Amino acid sequence: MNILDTFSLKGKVALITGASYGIGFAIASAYADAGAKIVFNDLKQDLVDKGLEAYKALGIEAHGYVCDVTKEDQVAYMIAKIKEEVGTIDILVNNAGIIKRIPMCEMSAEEFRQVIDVDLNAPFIVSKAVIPSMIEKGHGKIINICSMMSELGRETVSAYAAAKGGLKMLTKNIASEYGEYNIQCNGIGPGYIQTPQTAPLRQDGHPFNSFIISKTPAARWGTTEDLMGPAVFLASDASDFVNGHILYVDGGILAYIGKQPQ
Ligand code: NAP
Ligand code: GCO
Repeated sequence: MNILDTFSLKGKVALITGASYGIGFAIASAYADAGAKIVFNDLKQDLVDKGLEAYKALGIEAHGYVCDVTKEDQVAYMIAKIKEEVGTIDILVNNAGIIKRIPMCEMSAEEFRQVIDVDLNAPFIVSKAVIPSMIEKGHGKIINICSMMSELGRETVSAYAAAKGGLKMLTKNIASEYGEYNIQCNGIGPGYIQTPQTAPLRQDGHPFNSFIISKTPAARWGTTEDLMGPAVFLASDASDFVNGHILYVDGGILAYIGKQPQ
């Protein structure tokens, strides 16, 4: 057997949530390249349509669904439609996420709840919806998109850090509870990646820009392409004995105290 064959996703059905663009789109594109059938969702039909066009431009015949991942009924309906129209899900990437950058004491409880709902409750809802059929099939891969904020805090991101810290532990718990059914649940912890979500931090002259570069040994912002290989690894047979692990793809941020002042 050629070891590279263990990285193939041929014949697998992969659902990547919130993947019309950004990190989810890059991961889905990599999965298509590795042979998977791609299914994604977004909140609005126009974004799903834009996503379908973007996938088509890459030669990928994706399947797109409108679904708010925080709504159990919409998730149940989407999973049933996917099973009917594409097949049973082998790989789930809980990617959909939001952030609200507000000082904690200025953040309303409702704003806090909204972030927890999308970034933590939704991965629970979607995972719960797909695990039974993974058990039936005798295998499954769940990949939760965590964050530097699964390990670190910073000003203005209390809700996001609480959610991503919880997502790290939800990942470990799914791994613990369902590992015996040959389901592997792992996380990817991206560093600071160039996507619409971080665009406000990368505006010209924004102090955060140079700050992040000084905190990253790789001395650059990450790109969505940097996440593709690690995502394929965690979705493939090559990682069948990797379970409950958060793979940080951060250019070394978590290992580094920061550039010494010159
Ligand atoms: P993004 O550009 O903001 O895209 C987020 C996606 O999630 C969008 O397609 C969005 O759809 C979708 N979404 C949001 N709420 C949803 C809901 N309730 N139901 C369905 N879809 C929903 O984010 P990104 O930078 O690609 O990040 C993707 C994931 O990586 C997130 O979980 C984020 O926390 C995480 N992450 C990002 C970075 C980074 O540096 N960018 C680093 C670490 C982790 P709409 O466009 O319709 O809102
Ligand atoms: C922020 C950023 C980060 C990144 C990512 C880092 O405001 O600090 O948005 O949270 O999105 O989560 O891993």
